[in-house]
Amino acid sequence: MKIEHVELLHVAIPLVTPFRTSFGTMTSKDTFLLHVVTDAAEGWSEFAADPEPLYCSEFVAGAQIVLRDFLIPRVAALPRLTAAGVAPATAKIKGHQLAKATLETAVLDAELRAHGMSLATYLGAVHDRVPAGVSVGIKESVPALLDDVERYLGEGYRRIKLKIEPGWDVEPVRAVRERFGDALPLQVDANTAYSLADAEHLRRLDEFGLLLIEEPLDEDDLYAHARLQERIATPVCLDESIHCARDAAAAIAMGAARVVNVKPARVGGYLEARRIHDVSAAHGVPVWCGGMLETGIGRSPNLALAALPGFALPGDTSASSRYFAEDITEPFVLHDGYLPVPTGPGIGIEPLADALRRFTRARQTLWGE
Ligand code: NPG
Repeated sequence: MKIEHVELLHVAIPLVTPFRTSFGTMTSKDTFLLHVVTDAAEGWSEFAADPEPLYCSEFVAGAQIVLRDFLIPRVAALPRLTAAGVAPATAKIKGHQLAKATLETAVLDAELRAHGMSLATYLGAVHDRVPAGVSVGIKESVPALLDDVERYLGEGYRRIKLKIEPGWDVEPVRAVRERFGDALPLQVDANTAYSLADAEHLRRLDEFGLLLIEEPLDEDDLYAHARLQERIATPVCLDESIHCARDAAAAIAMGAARVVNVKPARVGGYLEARRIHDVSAAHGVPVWCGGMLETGIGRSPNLALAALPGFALPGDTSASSRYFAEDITEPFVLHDGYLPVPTGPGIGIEPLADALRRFTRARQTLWGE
């Protein structure tokens, strides 16, 4: 394949409800889609991060420059373009995993479409539907949180994740356990909001039988996560700390992660995400698929990944209605707490022309005429 044209479409879609985490509050999904046209087929992808570098160091405006000036020119210069060639061609550019994932995914979509193969088949999926979890943001009160959890359980979600931060942890978890019982699959996500000095406090969560506590400490501190795991019974799960399969191997080996959240965007794309799945599975460590409030363009390939055998826990792969009144693609609808794994070629979905027109704020050609 050869790249002929790359276009970036800046989209902004309102969220049905504000989403508050320990790092900030989001009210809309404000990002860009990448549309890559090759001589064989076209591909789509979505940049997963936000306008501000609050979850990670990457952000929308920065990624646009990195793609335009450093990543796309290297990939467009390849004599024979394949998705597997994107990471080697861009390896000299330090970091920028989310921008790299956007480019690799659009190329992979085009390549698989050219072969008529679905991403799920390509990755080695073993399920045709995956159980859906839901991530519940920090609320203004415990009653408001209980209302949200009740509504999501009523919709069929199979697992609840509560966002926590200092001052919003033991009490909301206790309230959810008391109201919905010990059988509810429940986990928490701190997004790096604590320090090792909070170990005794975090140990208070042990009595609630949580599936895991996600990324409690600083993202660049595997050592502290290992020390914390020695002091708490709740399994530590890493998200922000894991940027590649080697990180996952190291975290598992040093006892810093008993569970791994796999976000393809955070690790440079689906090929590295599969390696993390493989290395975790080799160690008997369960993985699950994270989410970054993706539109259907980012959600569809995540569902393909979540259908691999080692994805033993429900992911943050919720139905489109959990995020948007109207998505940019056909919506993903929950059936009995499950979402279907897309079967069409490539990522299995495309933007709807009319929705794309209404949600697009700006378009920019990054390569070609
Ligand atoms: O359902 O997609 C979803 C959101 C899941 O909690 C979720 N994502 O820290 O994992 C996270 C968090 C997030 C949201 C991260 C937005 C970055 C941006």
